[in-house]
Amino acid sequence: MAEPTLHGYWRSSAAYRVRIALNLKGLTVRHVPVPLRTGVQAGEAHRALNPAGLVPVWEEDGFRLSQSLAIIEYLDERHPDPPLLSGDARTRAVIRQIALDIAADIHPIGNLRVLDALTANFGADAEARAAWNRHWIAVGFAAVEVRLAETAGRFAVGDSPTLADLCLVPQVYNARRFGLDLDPYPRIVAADAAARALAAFAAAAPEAQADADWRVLRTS
Ligand SMILES: N[C@@H](CCC(=O)N[C@@H](CS)C(=O)NCC(=O)O)C(=O)O
Repeated sequence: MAEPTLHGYWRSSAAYRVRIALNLKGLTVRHVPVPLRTGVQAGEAHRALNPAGLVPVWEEDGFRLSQSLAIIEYLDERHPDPPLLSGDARTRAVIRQIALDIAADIHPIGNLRVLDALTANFGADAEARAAWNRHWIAVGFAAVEVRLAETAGRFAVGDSPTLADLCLVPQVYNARRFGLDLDPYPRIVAADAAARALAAFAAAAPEAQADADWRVLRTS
């Protein structure tokens, strides 16, 4: 059986989610970087892996899967310990709700191709791109912050890390990267800090990846 492969990128929040899941479950895989800043993800070779032209892509014995939440749920079913969707049916639905608040309603609006389209079509410069991101993350985080009042324990939902934290932490990373003031979201900040204190989250962080580009880190 060939070693499973994750095609990702150090600063892709969707790949970051999958890396956290792998680390929590103690799974070691081959990581293949897809340097998004070069645009290679839109080319023929990458589209043969994922016709959407996005990362992450999971590959395992000829089986290919994209969409980070689908990959994570697949891993969770194959390797149930520790569970990332735990509790009763309502609790699991609430975990998915928060994960989707972020993965469906916040993250796609700030994606690289969306920002590039803002620049190409409307002349958005670096500050306008950052302001766009801050705006939409703030809109989404306002809702998540209210939800956490009902759901949070040490983590976003209860006292163990779940799919909700796998989505929350990379989005908070993006929020900080684009300079969003996080003071209005104390529960989000607390859940993010609790999760990032775990080794599995720390090892999945963008800066800890082999393809992390320090020139980019210094300039953005
Ligand atoms: N819903 C997808 C989103 C995937 C996605 O948007 N990936 C980004 C990186 S986080 C990407 O590949 N962007 C490349 C581009 O915009 O050209 C998932 O959860 O996997």
